[in-house]
Amino acid sequence: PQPIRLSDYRPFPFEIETTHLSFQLEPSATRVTATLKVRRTGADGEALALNGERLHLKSVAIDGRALSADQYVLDDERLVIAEVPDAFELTTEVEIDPSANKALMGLYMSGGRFCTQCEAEGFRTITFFPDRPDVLSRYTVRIEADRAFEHLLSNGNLMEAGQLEGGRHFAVWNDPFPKPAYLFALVAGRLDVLEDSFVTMSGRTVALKVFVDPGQASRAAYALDALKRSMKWDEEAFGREYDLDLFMIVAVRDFNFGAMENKGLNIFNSSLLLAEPETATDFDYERIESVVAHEYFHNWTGNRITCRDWFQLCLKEGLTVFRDQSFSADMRGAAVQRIKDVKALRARQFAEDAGPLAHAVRPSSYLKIDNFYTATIYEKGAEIIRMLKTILGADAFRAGLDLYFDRHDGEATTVEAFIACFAEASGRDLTSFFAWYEQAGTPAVSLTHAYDAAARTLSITLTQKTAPTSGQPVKKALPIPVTIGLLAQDGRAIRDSEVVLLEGESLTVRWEGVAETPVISALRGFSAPVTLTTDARPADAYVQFAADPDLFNRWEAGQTLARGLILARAAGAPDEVGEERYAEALGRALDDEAADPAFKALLLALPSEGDLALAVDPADPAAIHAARGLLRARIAVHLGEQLARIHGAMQGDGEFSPDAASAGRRALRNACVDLLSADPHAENVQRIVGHFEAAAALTDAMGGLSALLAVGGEPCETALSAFHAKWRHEPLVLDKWFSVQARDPSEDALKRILALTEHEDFDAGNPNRFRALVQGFASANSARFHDPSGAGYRFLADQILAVDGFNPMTAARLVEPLGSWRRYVPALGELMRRELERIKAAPGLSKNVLELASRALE
Ligand code: DPP
Ligand code: ZN
Repeated sequence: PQPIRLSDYRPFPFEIETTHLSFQLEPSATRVTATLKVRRTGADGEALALNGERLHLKSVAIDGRALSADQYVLDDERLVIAEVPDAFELTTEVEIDPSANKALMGLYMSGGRFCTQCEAEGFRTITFFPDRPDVLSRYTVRIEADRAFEHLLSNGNLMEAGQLEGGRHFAVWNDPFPKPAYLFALVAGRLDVLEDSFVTMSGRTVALKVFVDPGQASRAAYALDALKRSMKWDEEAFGREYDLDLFMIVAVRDFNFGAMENKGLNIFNSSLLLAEPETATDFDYERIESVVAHEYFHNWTGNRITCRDWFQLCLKEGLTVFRDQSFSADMRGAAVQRIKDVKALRARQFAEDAGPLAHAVRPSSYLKIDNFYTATIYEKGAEIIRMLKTILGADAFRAGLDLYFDRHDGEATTVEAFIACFAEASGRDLTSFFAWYEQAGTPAVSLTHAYDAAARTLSITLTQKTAPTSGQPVKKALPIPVTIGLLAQDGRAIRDSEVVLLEGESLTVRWEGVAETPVISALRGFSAPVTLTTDARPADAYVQFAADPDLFNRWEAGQTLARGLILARAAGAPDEVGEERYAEALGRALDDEAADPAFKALLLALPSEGDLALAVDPADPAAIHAARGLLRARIAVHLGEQLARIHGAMQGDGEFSPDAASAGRRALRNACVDLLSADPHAENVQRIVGHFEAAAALTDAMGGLSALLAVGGEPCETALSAFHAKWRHEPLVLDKWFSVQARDPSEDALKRILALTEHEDFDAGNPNRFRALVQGFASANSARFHDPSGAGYRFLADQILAVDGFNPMTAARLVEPLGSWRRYVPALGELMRRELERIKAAPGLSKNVLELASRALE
């Protein structure tokens, strides 16, 4: 297959002023008639080429005259009409089979309902159309179906609805805002609806409707509340108001993405919408809040202003993630939110950036755009916006964004046009900043310092280097904002935070009037997505761990200490004294009355095995697993009584509340239980069993279950069966039963996981269930995935190939864990590589998996 390149971009030579779609819905034979009002905007004589895949063409007509087969060319991907007038009406009629659509792209059935997913290129499996984001059109949609499909929904406003003969009914929708095809949506089926309304800042009333499976409306209350808070927040923080009179969300069980921002009709994976205390964890509540916000925020950053081509994906995704992260920080506390965001960035994006699948935030070529919905585009994309704000300051940043909304509303545009708005509004040259979009890889920044006590001067030298990545052997220096403050040896702050902008390869700053030997607190708030090494002594990290007023760096100091200890032990040089000292410092941090429980819960979690693997070359997962386990056990023994005491003190919420403070208490008691499982004597096991059995909220039940899997044996098996018996009819909860076992660290876990693929409740056709088991295993069970026999790799490859047969997008997302083969000890790396070769050679492989497996082997 031929790659698509950014440099080949050409505007579409026609404009589609209006698009009228008419659907005759039938599960296995749906008729779609499309009437497009077309006008030539490009050169005379250019052919009209429309995308279309898996469509049975019934007829095609221009201005009402049917074309004969010799007047167009039809292949698997396109309908080309060589000779067309300058302005005309094109009508096509096609038949499609939603019930056979297991790829979950385009129009498909989920739970007996019709639903759609068009981003990125699903619309072309619904009708012939220029399926590219720079073709904006005004849509009218008529839906006709059997009355059993009670609600008939599409984008925009409902214009008309009524009953028809033969038990059928219809609805007509009109969306006044021109939009690209990827934002089209249609839903039809029996649903319950939860309704509310929101009055916008200019006083318009917007009707809000959340549609869910019958009987589940009460579970949508939290999402609806999050929606209203998002609408309000976007008005206050960014001056953005909602534009239609109706905003709808529909939850579906079978969905490739988390959710989708279709204009006026968001469609959500039910796992990111439905929540009640018994069936959703605090993490689910957090995710629901942030994803509801994310999709809503897309209305301005993505829908009103969209992407010219898919290379610009970060234009809407990076910016919208930045916006949802800012919202969550306001809702839940900035420091805790920042730590969680950075943990996720390191786990997913840093790993991606360190392997052969590394790519720029704005890539320059692809085979399948579906493969670029990555942590790099999303999370690193958001980090770039965050740095822009840090460098320009909040006011200039806001002025630049206002200019962007003003200037580009209603357009499909580029990252260049976006950055130009900030350059203009701030008067700064952002040319070198643009390299953040074009250069892959995580910059390594090192900091050295010299303190002259007599002269009271401190000089700090920052140096940067980015290792080569595939296709980019030579790297430029990037502008990196490094926020730095100083502490005294006793933890007092002696100099406030200041942003130092490292622009070239290296920079030395000199600070006068530093009266005592400082502890340097650098990269505060994780001011740039880089790895930082410094010449600080471990003693400095202890000062920061106890007292850094920047809570991100206080947490980071603990992580740095733990990482050092674990890696030393993994390398065969354990520092037992250091380990004791660390456990003691952790104990003191837990006693800090001023720190909030959510923060303490984060302090208690050691760096993940994946995070640790990134810090050594080559990584030996077994040694890391053992060393990390030993440090956990040491902490559990050292702080056993304190952990038990805190666990007891954090009980009793009274009535459940999903708010941040209550969630923080639950997080802390579950972090205690998690650590206690590392020292499984009878009393601890009893405490964990008690925790599990008494759990009223799902967060506690899952915390207990996970700890029991670490303990193993009979209490674990009893809990697993009890949990299954209780929740077997609740798909979202049962997903978690699969995923907790996928993360089982015990020696024979793979046996259990293989058996689960045969379980009557396992269904590879449902992305949530499939990912719970397979992705849970490959990305969160490092020790078992990297089993020396290679059985873990084989299992993953088998699963990728099985699912690729019908859902390439979901299959492709699982390739990344094998892609890191070069970073592991050679014996493992070779086994990983062989599985990639086996995947690549498989007959009938999708473009999606082929692209990633090939790149992973380069
Ligand atoms: N629905 C996905 C998201 O919001 C893709 N746009 O990120
Ligand atoms: Zn998005």
